[in-house]
Amino acid sequence: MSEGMGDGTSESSIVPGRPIERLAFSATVFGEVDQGVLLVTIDNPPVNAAATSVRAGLLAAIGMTIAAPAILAIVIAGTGKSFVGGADIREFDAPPAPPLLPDVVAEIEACSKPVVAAINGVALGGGLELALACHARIAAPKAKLGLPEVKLGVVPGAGGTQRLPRLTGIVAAIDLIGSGRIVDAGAAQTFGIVDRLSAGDLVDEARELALALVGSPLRRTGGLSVPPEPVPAVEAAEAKVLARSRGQSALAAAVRLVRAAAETPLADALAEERRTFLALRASPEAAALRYVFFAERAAGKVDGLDDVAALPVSTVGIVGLGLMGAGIAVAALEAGFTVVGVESTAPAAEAGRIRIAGLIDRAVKSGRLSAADGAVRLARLTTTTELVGLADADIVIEAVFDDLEVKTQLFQSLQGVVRPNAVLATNTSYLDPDGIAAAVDRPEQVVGLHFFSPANVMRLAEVVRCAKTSPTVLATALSVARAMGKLPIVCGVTEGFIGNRVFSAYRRAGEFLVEDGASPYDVDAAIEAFGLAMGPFAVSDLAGLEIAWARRKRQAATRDPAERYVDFADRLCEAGRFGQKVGRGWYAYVDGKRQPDPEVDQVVAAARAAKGIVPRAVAAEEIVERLVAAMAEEGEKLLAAGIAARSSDIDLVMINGYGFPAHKGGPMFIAEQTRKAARPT
Ligand code: T1G
Repeated sequence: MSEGMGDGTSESSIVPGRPIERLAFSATVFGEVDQGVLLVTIDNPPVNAAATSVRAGLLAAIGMTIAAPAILAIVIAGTGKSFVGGADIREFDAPPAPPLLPDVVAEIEACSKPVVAAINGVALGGGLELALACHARIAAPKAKLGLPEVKLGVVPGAGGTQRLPRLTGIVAAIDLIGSGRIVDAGAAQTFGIVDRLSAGDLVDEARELALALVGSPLRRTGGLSVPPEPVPAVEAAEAKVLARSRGQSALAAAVRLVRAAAETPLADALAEERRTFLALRASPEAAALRYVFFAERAAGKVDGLDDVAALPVSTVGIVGLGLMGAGIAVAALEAGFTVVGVESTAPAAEAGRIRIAGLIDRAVKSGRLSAADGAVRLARLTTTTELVGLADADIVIEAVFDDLEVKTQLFQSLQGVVRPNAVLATNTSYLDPDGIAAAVDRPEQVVGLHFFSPANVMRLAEVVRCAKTSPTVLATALSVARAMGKLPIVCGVTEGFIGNRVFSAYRRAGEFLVEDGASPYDVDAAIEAFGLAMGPFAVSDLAGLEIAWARRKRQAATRDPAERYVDFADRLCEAGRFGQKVGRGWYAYVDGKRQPDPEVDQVVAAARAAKGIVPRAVAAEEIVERLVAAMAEEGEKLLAAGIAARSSDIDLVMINGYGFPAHKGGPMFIAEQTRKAARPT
């Protein structure tokens, strides 16, 4: 293998029409010349991130091409499943290292010879920006493309905000960059991002395309003008993106940069884009989102499962087709599983089927799913009242009434029906899955799979590793959850697992704040301004106050008398104020809208008076600080008890199950940042 340029192959060894040995432009970029075209291959596993060596290798390849008359054109492709998965996010905590990606992009676009991108897989972020600078783009039908930078708290930093709108128009570019969504190759072609889809060998077709461009004027994306579009459409696209920003600054910055493409000279706009990118890259919200990105990948690394293979799963049994069971069924159907749903009576089974069909129909009506695909999914569903219908299920998930007796009896019945290696998963929220496992002959087959409602929407699934859950069963539950598009977080057995344990501590902290002097409405308002969709009191009203009330009564006998206890919620329940579904809870509900209720203020005042508490003003900052700290303190207890494997898992649970804003990182992340700030420098 010889080095490209520098101390390696000289021009003389390149003979038109005769493939030469493989060139190494850097440790991760290789080339070979065939039929006058230099095929540049990026090989930087696992995702061909545009790390320094990739950028240097591409520059060297361009340089060689320009200097070698025998090379007529370039094709750039990636290895494996990625064209280029983006800039190397791991480099973001250090100053940018040369050669900078924008400079590589500029060299590609300015190249005097045709450069064609052969998009073999994902082309994301900087990867797509590299492709946009090429003079043509051909994609494999399975390729995925996008500029997801806003999901990392930044904006495209290598020309994406300027080149994309030149191909797609402003409206589509605002949507794609503002949402960060990834599109398939077909959609990319429709948007004008990709010139054609390969019908056979991608590289051969890319080479032909490159040769066809030799001698013609090259279409340089940066040199195109932005197609004019009606201002109302642009403003509507902008409003749609900004409505989702929830306190993040990257989305508004992205929209601003894209809109500038229409009237700002390219060089000036690229300079502004780069300035904006660097500023955002250094922001706390970008640091938080990078933390979350890597946290999600770390969560998939589970102790004791390195060499454990999941069992194959094709049929998922679901017992209980209420709201939760139906949602789980829809997620399982979407994943391609065959689903057998079981209910106790024929009317309940039919109601469950109708519920599932309704959820699928809603996806079709919203355009997320074609009618044909919806029908295919529904065809994979059968419902029955007979447990024997689960005889071929590879995994059975129960979503029946959260009562230990009911679940235990169900699992005892199931073990006489299902295959010995079938996984028995309980969706219980609060019961002890070890207690359920103890009732069956094969407790190693039992695992907790705690979905969050609505289960067809919420990403989080807590995978509860019971005392006797076998590694294979745990691996299978994780695999099924991932196939259903969930973010599975493994946890140990404790009441409430991770999320509800932390949420209970957060809710208690909210009640302590009210006892100290804050109104429940100020508490909700403060944490909602911080970024949670709903404060603890609004959530309690939505869930129903009676659930926590029943648990508090269950725990009363063993509660530590020294522990601070606030009885506001008990008093509200005694008054029949169970929450939104009865029109009154912490709030009064008029036309479905929550509003403060003076009656609640009276209950609070009376409770404070009974304890001789003189209420004080509590500022929003204190409210947020104490609520977040309460979550983090409970998280520390979960870590110490071995219930959670790592603090970032706890953050992922709170972000994906309880709406904690990802751009704040999570309660554990904030607590760590606070500790770091307090350390003497
Ligand atoms: N940089 C560094 N490491 C990355 C990476 C990246 N861009 N993408 C993935 N990894 C690591 C990941 O941490 C994991 O590591 C392994 O690769 C497999 O990842 C200038 C500024 C590409 C769709 O946002 O969406 O370009 O755990 O498990 O499921 O404008 O990774 O094995 O040690 O996710 O097959 C924009 C992020 C960056 C894409 C593949 N790009 N990545 O999914 O594998 S910003 C992104 C993904 C940017 C420019 C801007 C996915 C994937 P480990 P994985 P996967």
